[in-house]
Amino acid sequence: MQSLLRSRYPSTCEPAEDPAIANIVDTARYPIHELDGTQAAATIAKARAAWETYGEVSLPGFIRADVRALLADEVSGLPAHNRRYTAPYLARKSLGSNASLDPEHPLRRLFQSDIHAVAGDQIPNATLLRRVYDSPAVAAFFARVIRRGRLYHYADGLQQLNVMYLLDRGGRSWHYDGSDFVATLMVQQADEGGDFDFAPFIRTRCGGGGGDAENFARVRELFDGAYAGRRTTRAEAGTVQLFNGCRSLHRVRTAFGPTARITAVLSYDSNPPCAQQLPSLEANVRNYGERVRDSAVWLRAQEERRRLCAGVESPPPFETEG
Ligand SMILES: O=C(O)CCC(=O)C(=O)O
Repeated sequence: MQSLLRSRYPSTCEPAEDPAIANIVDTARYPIHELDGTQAAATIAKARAAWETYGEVSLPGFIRADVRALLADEVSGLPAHNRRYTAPYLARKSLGSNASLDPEHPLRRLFQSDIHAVAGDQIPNATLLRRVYDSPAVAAFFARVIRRGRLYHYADGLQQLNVMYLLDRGGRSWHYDGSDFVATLMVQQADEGGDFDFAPFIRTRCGGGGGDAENFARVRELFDGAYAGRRTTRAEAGTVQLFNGCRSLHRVRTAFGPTARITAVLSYDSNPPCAQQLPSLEANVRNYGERVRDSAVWLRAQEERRRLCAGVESPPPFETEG
C-alpha cells in the first residue's frame, strides 16, 4: 500500500525543469517549460484575464492528442465509491434549520447527485495522470496563471488527486468547493450531456457563512433558469480547467450514454504541507466510503503527518463543503 502522503512530502512542487512532460502536455501550445518566454507571457496573460473575470480558465488541448486514449485507459475502471444523494446545495450547520424558510427559498430545493469517486490512493503511480499531477512545471504554470508565488500538492493523499466517473444518467448537483482553486482535467467526455454550469462569483466570499454573502435572491434566479450570469462549458478530452469553486456555484449536468464521463481533479494549496488544513476523517469517509475508517490507510497518514510536522502548528481538520 503506498503512503497516503507519498514520499515527496513536504518538498512538493519545487520549481524545476521537467522536459519529459512534453511527452504528455502539448508544450507547443502551452509552453510551460519556458514560463518567462514571449509565447508563455501571451498564454498566461489570456488565461489570467479569464481567471480574474470568471474565476475559470479552460485550456483546451492541454494534454497531447496522441496520449489521451492511454491516459483514459489507465484510469478507467478503478475502485470507486458511489456518492448518490439528494440534498440542498448548501448543508452547513451554521445556517440552521431550513424548515422555517419560504418554500421557494433556494435552501429548500433538493437536488440529486450520482457520481463515483476514486480516491488518490487508488490511482496507480505509473499513470500519465500521476505524471501530470507530479510535474513541477505544470504546477508552476498554474501558479503563474492564478498569481500565486508557488503551489504545493495538497497533503491529504485521498483528496490530492481524484478521478470522478459519471455513468449513464449520473450528474453532480449545484455545490461550492471548500478550496479557492482546483484544476480539473477532462479525461473522457460523455456521449451526451455532462456540461459544466457555473455562476461566477455569485457569492461574495468563500465559505459564505449565511447572511448577505450568500446572495440567495441571485441563487434563486439561477435555480429558476433566470440568472443572466450563468456560464456553460463542455470540455473535450484533454482540456484542463482551472476553477475557483468556493465563490462560484457549479454543477455538472446529467451525462447520458454508455461512455463514462471521466474527470480528474488535481488539488494544490498555497501553503506548505504542514501548514495546510486537511479534511477530517468523517469528511473522507463521506467522500470515499467506509474503507477509509476501517483500513490502515488513514492511521498511517496521521502518523506520518505527526512525524513530518513535529514542532509545526498545523491547522485543525475541516469538514469539506463540496
Ligand atoms: O467534473 C467536473 O467537470 C467538475 C467537478 C466538480 O464539480 C468539482 O470537482 O467540484
